[in-house]
Amino acid sequence: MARLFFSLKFSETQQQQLLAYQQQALSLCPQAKAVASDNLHLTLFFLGEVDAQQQQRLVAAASQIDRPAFVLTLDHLACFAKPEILYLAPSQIPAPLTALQQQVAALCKAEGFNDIHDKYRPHVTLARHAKCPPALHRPLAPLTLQINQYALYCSARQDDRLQYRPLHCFSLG
Ligand code: 2AM
Repeated sequence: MARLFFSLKFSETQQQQLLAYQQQALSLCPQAKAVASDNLHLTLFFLGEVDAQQQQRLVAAASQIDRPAFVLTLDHLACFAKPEILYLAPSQIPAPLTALQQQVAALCKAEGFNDIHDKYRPHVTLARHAKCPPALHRPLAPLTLQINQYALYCSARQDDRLQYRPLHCFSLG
C-alpha cells in the first residue's frame, strides 16, 4: 500500500517562485513549519492508502483524460484551522482547473475513494502547524503560473524527511 494523491505538478522554477510567497507567509506566522520547496503542490484529489492494482487502474483512467493546459493566478494568503495550514490560493478558480478536478475526482470515486472534504478548495500549502487567526486573509501580488501537467504523487518518508514524489505525470495540452 502507498499513500497517494493527484496534484497539479509545478516546475522547479515555479516552486522557486512560490518560495517568495512562503517567506511572506512565515513572516505573519513565524512558528509555522515551512513546506520544502520540492514538495509544493496543489492537490486535486487526496486518495490515502492505495494498493498496486488500484494504482494501475487509477493511472489507466487518468491517462484517458484529455484536458487543456491553463493559467492559474494565485493572489492571496489564508489559513485553514484544521489542519493548521497557511496557504496561497486563487480568487478566481479557472474553469479548466474545475473541469480537471471534477474529472479526476470522478475517476477516483469510480475506484471507491471518497472526498475527505465537503467542498474542493484549491490551495498551495506553504506552511504547516500554523496557529494563525482564522480570519487571516491577505491579498498579495498575483503569481501567474502556466499549468501543463498534473501527476499521481506518493507521500512517503525518505531519509527521515516527508517527500511527495510524482509516480506518473500526465500532460495537459
Ligand atoms: P494539501 O494541503 O497538502 O494540499 C488530506 O487531508 C489532504 O487533502 C490535506 O493534507 C490537503 O492537502 C488536502 N485537502 C484537505 N482539504 C482540502 C480541500 N477542502 N480542498 C482541497 N484539498 C484539500
